[in-house]
Amino acid sequence: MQTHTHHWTITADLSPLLVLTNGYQSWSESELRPLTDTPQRATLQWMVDQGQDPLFPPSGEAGVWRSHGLIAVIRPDGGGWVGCALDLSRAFAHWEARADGDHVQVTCTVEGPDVELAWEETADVRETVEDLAGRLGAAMGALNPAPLRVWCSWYSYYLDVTFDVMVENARLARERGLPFDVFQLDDGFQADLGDWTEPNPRFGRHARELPAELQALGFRAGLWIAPFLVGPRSKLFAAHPEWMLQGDDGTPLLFGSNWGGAYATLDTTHPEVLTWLRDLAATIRSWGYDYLKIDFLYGAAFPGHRHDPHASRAEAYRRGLQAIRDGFGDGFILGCGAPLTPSIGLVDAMRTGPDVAPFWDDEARRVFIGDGAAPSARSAIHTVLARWYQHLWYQNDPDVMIARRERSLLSDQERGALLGLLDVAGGLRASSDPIQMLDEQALTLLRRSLEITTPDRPVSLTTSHGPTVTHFTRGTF
Ligand code: 9PG
Repeated sequence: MQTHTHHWTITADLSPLLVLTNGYQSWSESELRPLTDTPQRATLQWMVDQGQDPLFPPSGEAGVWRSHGLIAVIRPDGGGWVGCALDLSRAFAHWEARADGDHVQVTCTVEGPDVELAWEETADVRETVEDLAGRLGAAMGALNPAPLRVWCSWYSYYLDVTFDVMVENARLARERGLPFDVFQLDDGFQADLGDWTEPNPRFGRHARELPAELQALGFRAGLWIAPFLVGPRSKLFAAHPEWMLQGDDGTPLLFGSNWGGAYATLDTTHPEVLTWLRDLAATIRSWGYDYLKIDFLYGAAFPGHRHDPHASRAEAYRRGLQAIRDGFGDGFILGCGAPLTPSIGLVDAMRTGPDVAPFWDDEARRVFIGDGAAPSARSAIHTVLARWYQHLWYQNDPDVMIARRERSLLSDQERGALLGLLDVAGGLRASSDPIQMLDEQALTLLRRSLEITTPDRPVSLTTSHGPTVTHFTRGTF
């Protein structure tokens, strides 16, 4: 694998310095922390696979911080140093800041063809982060459509979602006048990972029958898929084992752990895989869906592409994403579980944090197992806020509001905090609450969470120098 390494040294009193990091993919922890603190590193391999970059995971070492795409080291007066790559369509930029006596050693390892890097000392880190992130976004043709208001089946029904549940919630939302734009069916309708066009008997009907019902109620139809993952018992796996990422012995590699075990992933340097992906997206579009949530996208960026071993991980990933974009045309695409920087320009919106859950914190998994990507309201907000500048890369999706009281451990204060923090983060507005569960108070909270405030982005992106984000190009408020 081609790499290029660049170094800088900062000489300063280290004790008051902070570091701003950006995790690898949607769910990976991103934060602002004292430089001399110790970052968490997941202790279980499947958590590293599913939440971190397996080739560049958090260090787990005191004073050693890793970050993807850009990094900032910040003095107490708000000034400091910012490093940012200026085009990441073919490479990853792996930044590391290492506290070392009275120096900070900063390294950027570019994985792929070498790219131009910016390294700036500044009196205002916030402004410089926004300036450089904006240049990266512009170079990669960042899309920034109007935010949509989405009802998603996942955070209440999980894999037990049915056709009737979707239609019933849409009907109640219409009856109560809730201003959703899209009703999005999540995981659970498909026969297996990879067998997306085959129905799961538990869902009750075929997913292609749903858009007409939703449209009759006045909503757009959305669908979830994990396009790069393949179940080891799926028909796709049996038909095309040669399409999977393979080990040196030619057998398909298995990664992660979800849906009861590990899964294979597609080799997106294989031309037949790209045709299959384009056809899949076009088929879903032809069913009447014009909103597509594509998830677990990191699956296309594991190392080991065999059909074009010279392609960098970023290039292999982008070929897969481009095939889906080609098939889905001008429909709205939301990335999730996605390596962030190589997605710029190919997705309309991006999940910028781990999943919200109907509880505040999962301390056991976050602190003791070291997994900052564990679903919880706290972890989602923590990471989403540390990525405020990513509005310059795509419309961000801070994940759902949870307004219901039933089947939730969130206190009234926590529901209020979630509402306020999602409002500050801006971007997509979403809910999964079963509408019939909502009392008057919960309905009020839900309605407030669906209001699009102005400016719809963290205030720092708009204050001192006027708006720096591109204007919304599609849709309306
Ligand atoms: C469907 C869900 C929903 C959700 C996605 C994603 O084990 N994990 O680390 C893990 C993280 C996130 C996750 C599932 C597992 O959720 O973010 O919105 O679409 O998949 O399966």
